Amino acid sequence: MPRCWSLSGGIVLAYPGCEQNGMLRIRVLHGPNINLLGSREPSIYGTMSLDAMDSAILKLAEELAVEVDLRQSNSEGELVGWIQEARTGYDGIIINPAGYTHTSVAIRDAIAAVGLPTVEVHLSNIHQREEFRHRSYIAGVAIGQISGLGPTGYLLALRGLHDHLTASRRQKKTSAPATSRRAAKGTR
Ligand code: CA2
Repeated sequence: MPRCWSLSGGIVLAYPGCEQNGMLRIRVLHGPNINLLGSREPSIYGTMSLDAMDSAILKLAEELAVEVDLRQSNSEGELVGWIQEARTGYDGIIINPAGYTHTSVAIRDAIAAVGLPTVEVHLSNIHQREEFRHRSYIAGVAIGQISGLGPTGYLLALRGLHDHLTASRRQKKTSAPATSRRAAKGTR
């Protein structure tokens, strides 16, 4: 797990994503059949395996000093459970709902209910494919959608969500009432 700080000549250096409120935590969810990546349909989904993709996400997370939790499920109910669970202890969600993108009101409702900033990712460009893939039930409750960039899409989602969460933390701090800022500084 990446650290929030390091020592340099006796000085503590804090990493940007690890402010007062602790390290950012992001849950990454892969939907049904994503476990087959690399083994079938390489012309659509590429040749990278799920393990290799997860390793690339973990590597970037380490660089950004973000803690990520990666999961894949073929079950809609399990994905809903993991989204609900993320409410406590997580700052945001990255999800490729795969086939459930185009069918699942339950996943959409779970994302809306937890209220965590969520980025939707697709390996393929869903808007260039069959008509039934053009509609996403998730897009309306996500802060953004990345589609068609292959595994790079997850890395862009991680950077984007990191920047979004860091900016909203900073904004919360600066918009705190003046009295509590004074109290935090120990001034009157
Ligand atoms: O492009 C994407 O990431 C999708 O979410 C992938 C889903 C598809 O239903 C969406 O419309 C777009 C399918 C995931 C299936 O993944 C496979 C990977 C390798 C071999 C077969 C399926």
